[in-house]
Amino acid sequence: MSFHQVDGVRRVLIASANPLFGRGLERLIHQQWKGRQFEIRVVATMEETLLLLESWLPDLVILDYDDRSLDRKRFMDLFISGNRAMQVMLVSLHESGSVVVYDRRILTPSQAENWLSLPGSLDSQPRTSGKERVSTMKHFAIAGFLVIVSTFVVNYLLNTIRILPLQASAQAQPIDRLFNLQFMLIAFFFSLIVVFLGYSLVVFRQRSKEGEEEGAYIKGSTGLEVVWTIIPIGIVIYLSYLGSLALAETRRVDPQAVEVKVVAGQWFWRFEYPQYGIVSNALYLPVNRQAHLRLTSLDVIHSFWVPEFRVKQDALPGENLERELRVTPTMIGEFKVRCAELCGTSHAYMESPVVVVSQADFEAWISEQLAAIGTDPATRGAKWAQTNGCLSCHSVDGSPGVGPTWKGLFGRTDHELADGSVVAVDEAYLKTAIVNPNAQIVKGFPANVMPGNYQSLLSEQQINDIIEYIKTLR
Ligand code: HEC
Ligand SMILES: [Cu+2]
Repeated sequence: MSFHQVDGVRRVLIASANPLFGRGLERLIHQQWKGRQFEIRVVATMEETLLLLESWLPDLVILDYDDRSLDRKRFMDLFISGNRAMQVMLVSLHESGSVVVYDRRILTPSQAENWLSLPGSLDSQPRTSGKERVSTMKHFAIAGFLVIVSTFVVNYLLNTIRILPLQASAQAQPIDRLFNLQFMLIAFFFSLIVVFLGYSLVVFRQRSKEGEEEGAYIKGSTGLEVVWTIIPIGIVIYLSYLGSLALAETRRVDPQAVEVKVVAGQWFWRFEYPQYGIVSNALYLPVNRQAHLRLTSLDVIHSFWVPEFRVKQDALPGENLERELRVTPTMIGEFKVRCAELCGTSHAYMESPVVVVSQADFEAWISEQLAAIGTDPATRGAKWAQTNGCLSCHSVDGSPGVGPTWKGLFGRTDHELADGSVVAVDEAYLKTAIVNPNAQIVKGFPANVMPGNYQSLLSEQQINDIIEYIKTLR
């Protein structure tokens, strides 16, 4: 401990019930103030202390911090009622022989009140001088500059490792903008923490054995807490605003979109083009034209994901749980759709090619597919009836089945229904029977057996093809 800074002190009052404390300090002060004019008095009780405070008027009071018989409250009360400034120190002697100073300040009666109101009267914040404040600003300026430099370096590194795959769709653009903003924020906050940590470790490390006493105990800072609550709330609200803008952009509807029905199953993808009556195992898409994907699953939950397109959507089992996804490919090339939802043992192999081609190549592909299907509607209809499971319930040769046979059905005028009515079987009747089976139950057959979701499973074209097929079975 050093008393060098104490100027103009003539009278020193040391208060402690411990005689060693007083004598030790007295000797120390004598050593350090050699040649100066001063007087020291050591007192052992509260009463003596108060008495001398009033009658002797010391310039410096040193109180034994560990001495519980010294009532600081009474001391301060007396002090406040007076009107002169005085230096006060709270000091403790350690066994090692060192002296710990808990608080040391020049008090005026008005400040004294403050001093007492601090918890335990001890939690002082060191008063910073003008010079110290300048050097604090200097540290902040240097660290702030390093934070900015580090932010750009970290962000650059994050970008060079190419976290994001190719950007191959219009929907990927707003998403990548968000990603890039996120990387920038990550780089900034990483730098903010690490730079300040590293700077403090290096610049404020302990260079010598001196100054080993504990640092100031700082409890709470309302201003700081308000700031570090409001700023992150602002950032989060702003990010969610950007996020919803991006979401809206990825969902923008183009009425000219190519319709594709995506059917997922364990473990395959099937792509149907209802506008053309085509079914394919590869997803062909024309470049720069929106594709409107409608997703369903035949069994469990799957998820359609082409990383280069960024957007992703689940395919759910169930008639009313169709999900939609809009993708506008912007790059000609071959990609892969994978399932992004663990769906069973072969989940990892649930991949299908996604081929993005020019509009001309797309049309060529469509006509190629249509040629392969055939041009005769009845032949196609026979194929649809086969591939969609109709023939497991309906026979075409008059033999009995779960459902009525299709043989000789078309053209009948005496067709009996379960409600007793008699109808003629024409194209309109057949169409209703297929898309809305419960609207007209055939006499002698149960309701609710024929699946009711063929309207969504089959294209308009396919239904017409099947009707053409039934017409041939007279
Ligand atoms: C699980 C069995 C089942 C499957 C699969 C099925 N149906 Fe049916 N279907 C029935 C039953 C039972 C009826 C009679 C009750 C009724 O009218 O709904 C019926 C009735 C019909 C009728 C009316 C027949 C008549 O005599 O009036 C048509 C047409 C028909 N189904 C077409 C189809 C087509 C097309 C498919 C495939 C895309 C199909 N069904 C798949 C069970 C099935
Ligand atoms: Cu899957």
